[in-house]
Amino acid sequence: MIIVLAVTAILTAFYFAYPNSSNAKTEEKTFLSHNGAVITTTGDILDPVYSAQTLKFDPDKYLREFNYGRVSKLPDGTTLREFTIIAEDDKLMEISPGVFYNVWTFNGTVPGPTIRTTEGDLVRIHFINNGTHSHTMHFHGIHAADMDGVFEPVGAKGGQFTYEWIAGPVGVHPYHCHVMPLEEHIVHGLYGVYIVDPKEGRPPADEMVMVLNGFDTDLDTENNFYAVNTIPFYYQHHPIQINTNQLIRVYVLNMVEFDPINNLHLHGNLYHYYPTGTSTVPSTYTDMITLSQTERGIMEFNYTYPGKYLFHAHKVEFSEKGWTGLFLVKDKEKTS
Ligand SMILES: [Cu+2]
Repeated sequence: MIIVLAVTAILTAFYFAYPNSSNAKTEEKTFLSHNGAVITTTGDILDPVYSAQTLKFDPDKYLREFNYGRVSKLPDGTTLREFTIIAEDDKLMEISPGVFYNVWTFNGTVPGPTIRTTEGDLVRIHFINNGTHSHTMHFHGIHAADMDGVFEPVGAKGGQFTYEWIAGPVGVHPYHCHVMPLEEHIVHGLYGVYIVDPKEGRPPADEMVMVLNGFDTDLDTENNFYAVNTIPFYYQHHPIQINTNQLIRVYVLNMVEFDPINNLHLHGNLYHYYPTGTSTVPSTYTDMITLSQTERGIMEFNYTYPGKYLFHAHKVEFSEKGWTGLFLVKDKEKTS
């Protein structure tokens, strides 16, 4: 009896000491995302509490970042480029404020790293699958059948495979996971850009990579968001700075699923376009290209006049859902 009274007294004292503890708790809200992930937020509006599972992605860094690999020379003089690529599929990314999506990543980003080689290099990819599904790396380009990343699924939780081939042909190519259901593995983010430079190189330029992608965040096989380099409207809010009379070279790849086509319109200018980047002679001089799935190429242009210029999908639905950006052209004479 004495023990019961003592416990009751202690509990009562605790309640009066912390009368708002239960109210304080209600300020933190927890809900389940579409993929079953537990999201905790504070306040009445969505105010995400980031966890170790939440990825951050910097489209400015991605834009001009090229991964040339670990470079060494073989006895016969061939350049060997080695890359280590790790796949994961358990991370979340805040695609748009308050909208979280389960991204599947190569080396922790969507798109994966831009892999850059020169024609004739020996490319060696050490692929590690730390995901919960089987994954592969399928590179477009020329290589042996067993290096195609299609019939050799790499098992979950530590499976490994080494891909090797001679870089070619010259151009800009996609790479992506090729495990079925393919749509699921691609749309979650397992893709990236693979560039093969000509041995003689290309003329000096301010170079950048643009991957046109989309996100089906409610899993109804229609995209809810569109973007250039993953974050909708990013380059509209953070214009890409370039200079007048400077050659700009953009490696562009369309990875949008579900919609049959995408396109790219540049304002106040036209560009020379090299489909797939395989020829040194442009096929057209235009301000508008149309791209189906994994179609890609190289755009080259320079601006005469300083100012702000839009680039965007001329499919207006795409641009209104995020696929739009700005070039901020500075006068080279005045900035130098
Ligand atoms: Cu996969």
